[in-house]
Amino acid sequence: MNSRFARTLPLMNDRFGLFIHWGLYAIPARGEWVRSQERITNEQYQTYFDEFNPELYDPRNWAKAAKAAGQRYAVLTTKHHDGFCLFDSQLTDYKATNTLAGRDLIREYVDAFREEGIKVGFYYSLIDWYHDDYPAYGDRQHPMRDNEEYKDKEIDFDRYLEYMHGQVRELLTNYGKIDIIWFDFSYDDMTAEKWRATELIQMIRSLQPDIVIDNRLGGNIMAEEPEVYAGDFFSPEQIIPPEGIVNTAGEAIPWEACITLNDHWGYHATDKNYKSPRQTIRALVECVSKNGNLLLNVGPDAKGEIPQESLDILEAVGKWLHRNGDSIYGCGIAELPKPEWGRYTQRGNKLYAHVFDRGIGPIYFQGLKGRIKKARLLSDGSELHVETPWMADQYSDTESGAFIHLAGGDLPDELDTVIELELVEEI
Ligand code: H79
Repeated sequence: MNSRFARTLPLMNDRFGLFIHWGLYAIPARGEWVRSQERITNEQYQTYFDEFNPELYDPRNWAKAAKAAGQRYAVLTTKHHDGFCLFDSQLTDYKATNTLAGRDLIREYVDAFREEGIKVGFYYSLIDWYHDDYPAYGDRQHPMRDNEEYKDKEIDFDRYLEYMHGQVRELLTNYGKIDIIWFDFSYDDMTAEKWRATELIQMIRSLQPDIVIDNRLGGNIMAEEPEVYAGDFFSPEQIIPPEGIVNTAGEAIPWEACITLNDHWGYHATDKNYKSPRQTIRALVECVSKNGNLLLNVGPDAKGEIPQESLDILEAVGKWLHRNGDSIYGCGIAELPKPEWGRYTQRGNKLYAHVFDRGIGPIYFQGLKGRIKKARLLSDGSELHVETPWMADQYSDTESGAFIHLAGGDLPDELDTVIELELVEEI
């Protein structure tokens, strides 16, 4: 990876993180866009501020779930588009401290995740549907975008920028070392220097020299000479990029796919459209096989708990990672193309074959003839033999290929069976 991205390396090696969307929108329980979709006014939304009382909020439980899931970093919404702050900002009254919760909920999150050895990230919404100086009428997604009462309202956007920059300063000053800041998002002319992005980045880097920043302040991270605010990694949302991500010079760009477990980020009471553990594990493998990370989302409910369905998926992924994590952490794209039966990941001379589809007969490894020093089933360390099947030396495509026989018709692990191939160093 090129040195411009050296800062991101530790985070990219972690490969698997937990995204947490939590705020007042957990009460209406129709997702975090509810204000925009239903054009809810500040006054109507106030009821959720007045009711907010997450009695079961204990982020140590979240951190333990993330740890058991094998996640090495987390990103929590300090403020989402609705403008409500989970932290004790001195710049607003619209914060958890002034609800029945009565305290800084971000402080407890930071402490709990650090305690488990998990890196700490902050999501911060650039968009703000509560602040008086954020464009409302005519904006693309503001809840009051077509409310005539807002049509002639004067706003002072610089005042919003002072507020936004000030809150970022608070977040990056008051909570110790922060590993990631995740801005969301730019659109239309609300991008780049409209946010005073260069100045913002300079402040962030001076407060937290090692922090990793996403690419949503605007700018073009794909350019050979990106703007200072173009960010450290690309952030595809609800998609794993088909070919990974490279810049215009063909160099690999660090990236992280953020993906929900059901179809919403914030808590949604009736959305039970959950991914399976198998899909989730394979999504993680796919990201790593293309040099990317997976930031997997949960939306805790109004009481402060992660939905059981999400916990069950995290637990299953964690069980798999416990035995197969060597094929994920610190791994990336392999030197070989994508095989027929699944995916490869690689770390140095360890090549990991993720067998999704067993097919019938031995598993075929194109290009590896004479290159496999040792083969093992990663989950239990048991050795596997590389052997040429009867008469296979007569087929033309065996010239450079190797075969490994797996006993039985089923795969040892239907989620993802990993074969660890220790390669002889290339001469
Ligand atoms: O914080 C999460 C989302 O709220 C935010 N980014 C992630 C990490 C985000 N979601 N969608 N978008 C940004 C882009 C906008 C999508 C929209 Fe829509 C399509 C807005 C209106 C139509 C999705 C569908 C949201 C409401 C309906």
